[in-house]
Amino acid sequence: MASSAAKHVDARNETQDKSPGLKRPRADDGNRGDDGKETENILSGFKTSNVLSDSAREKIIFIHGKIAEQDAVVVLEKTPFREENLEELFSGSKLRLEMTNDIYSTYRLQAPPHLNEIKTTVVFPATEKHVKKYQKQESFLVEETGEYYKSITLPYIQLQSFSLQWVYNILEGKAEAERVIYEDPDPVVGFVLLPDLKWDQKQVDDLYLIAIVHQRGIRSLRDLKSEHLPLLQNISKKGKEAVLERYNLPASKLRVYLHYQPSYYHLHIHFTKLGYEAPGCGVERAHLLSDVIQNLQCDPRYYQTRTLYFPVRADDGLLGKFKEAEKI
Ligand code: M7G
Repeated sequence: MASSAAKHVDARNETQDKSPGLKRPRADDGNRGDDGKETENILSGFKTSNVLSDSAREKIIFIHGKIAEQDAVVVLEKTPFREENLEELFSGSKLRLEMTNDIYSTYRLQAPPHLNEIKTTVVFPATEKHVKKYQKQESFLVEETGEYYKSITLPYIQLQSFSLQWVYNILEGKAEAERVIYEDPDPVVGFVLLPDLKWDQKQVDDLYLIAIVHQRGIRSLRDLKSEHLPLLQNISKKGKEAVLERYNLPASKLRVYLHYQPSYYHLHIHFTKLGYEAPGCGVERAHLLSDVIQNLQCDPRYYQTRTLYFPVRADDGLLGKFKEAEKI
């Protein structure tokens, strides 16, 4: 049991003066450190409207509700066990017997509150599009030629995309500044590497980072041309070096990829630990960065001309547009 417990990451202790790139100063901008500052409980008045989706196996629930009459989405997720907490968990908990039979028994272990935390993500105020994003839905695979991208997808995403404000806040050092793991400030090939919203940074087993490019205007895979090769190669090389230095994880343990379609149309690259089934790492959505680089080396216009396949949820307006055009 202990051997399968997740390995601990003390990310904060390792931030100081070790990263190879320029680091922003720790900003006192209201962001939390790894242990988190105690903050006002904005969820105390949360009124649940409905459960958007949940998974007993993954121990996660997505809830739609209201905070002060405005829509909000709350994600609650039980966190993995950490090996270094086991001793305290065994010695400091209450045990309630549920049943016993021969050599078998089951209990409810009531852990001290600090060992029983729930990772909580709040989107507030949430748009209708956020609510839909988290709602369990049937999906359909779309076949998008280069032409359909221009005539159907591009006009749709120009009108219907999520705000990129959170991305610009990161790039400008206005949010999450103290979480940045590595930054190359170059305006053409530079990027910021930091923990993804989904990762609590407590263990490397579910490592999830994102590299956000400084260049603006590259929406997605579809916009990539051979002129972007230096940018992509820079992210691949320096991103992997930063992960090795910070988390002691070699490139052979990383899955580095882009989503198509992404939710946010400002180019970013996902870094997840191999073996961790990160949401969206399946073949229908994830494109390995190494493959993208090779495809562009073979054909500078690969991503303008090739048919790309991606899943679209039943209630996604983009699916409606493909249906209207009778392309699905
Ligand atoms: P995507 O492929 O555009 O969309 O990836 P997806 O959410 O459908 O995968 C965007 C990535 O950025 C996701 O992995 C998000 O979890 C992550 N992300 C989203 N937001 C709003 C934030 C944020 O505010 N901070 C950080 N650090 N990551 C975010």
